[in-house]
Amino acid sequence: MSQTESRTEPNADQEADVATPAVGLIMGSQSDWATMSHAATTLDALEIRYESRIVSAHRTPDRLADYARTAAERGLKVIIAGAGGAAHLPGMCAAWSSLPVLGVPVESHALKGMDSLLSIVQMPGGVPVGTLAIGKAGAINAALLAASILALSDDALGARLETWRALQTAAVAETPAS
Ligand code: RP5
Repeated sequence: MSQTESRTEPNADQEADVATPAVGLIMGSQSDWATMSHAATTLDALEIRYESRIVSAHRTPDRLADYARTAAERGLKVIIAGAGGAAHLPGMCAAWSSLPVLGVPVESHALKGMDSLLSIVQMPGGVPVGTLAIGKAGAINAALLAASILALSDDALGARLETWRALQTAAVAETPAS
C-alpha cells in the first residue's frame, strides 16, 4: 500500500478506534439514569463516543470488577460513574482501573445526595476519584470534564468544546427578564 493510500484508507486498527467508545458511562441502578442521562446528552452534543451500562458495586460486584479491569484494554479513556446513597461504584472503579474516574453523586431521597457526595469524594489518598456536584450539574460537568481530558489528544474535540462553551456564554442574557 502506498503512503497516500495509507493516509486515506484507515487500517483495521484505525477503523476499530473510530468505533471504540472513549467514555464508559456507568451507573449503579436504572434509577440513576434520570440523572446520568444529562451526561449522555452532553457527550452526544460534543460527539464523544460512549457506552452506557448499569454496574452496581453492591448488587453486581463481579460485573463491576470485570468492567473496570478490562476498561483500558477495551479502549476506554475515561470512566464516568454515577451512584447514590452508599455510593461505592466510582471508588471501586478507581480501585480496579487506573483510568481517570469521574464520580457523580446521584441525589438520594433520604439525604438529598449528601450521602452520595461524601461516599464518593472521601477517597483515601492514592486512589483518586474526580468528584463532581450532586445531581444534574455534576452529570453535565462530568461529561465536560471528560471532554477536556480527551481534548488533550484530540484537537477536533477541543474545537467542539470551545464552540460549546462559546454558545453557552452567548446564551447568557445581560439583564434579567421579568
Ligand atoms: C445505588 O443505590 C444506586 O446508584 C442508586 O442511586 C441507589 C438506589 O438504587 P435503586 O434502589 O433505586 O435501584 O446503588
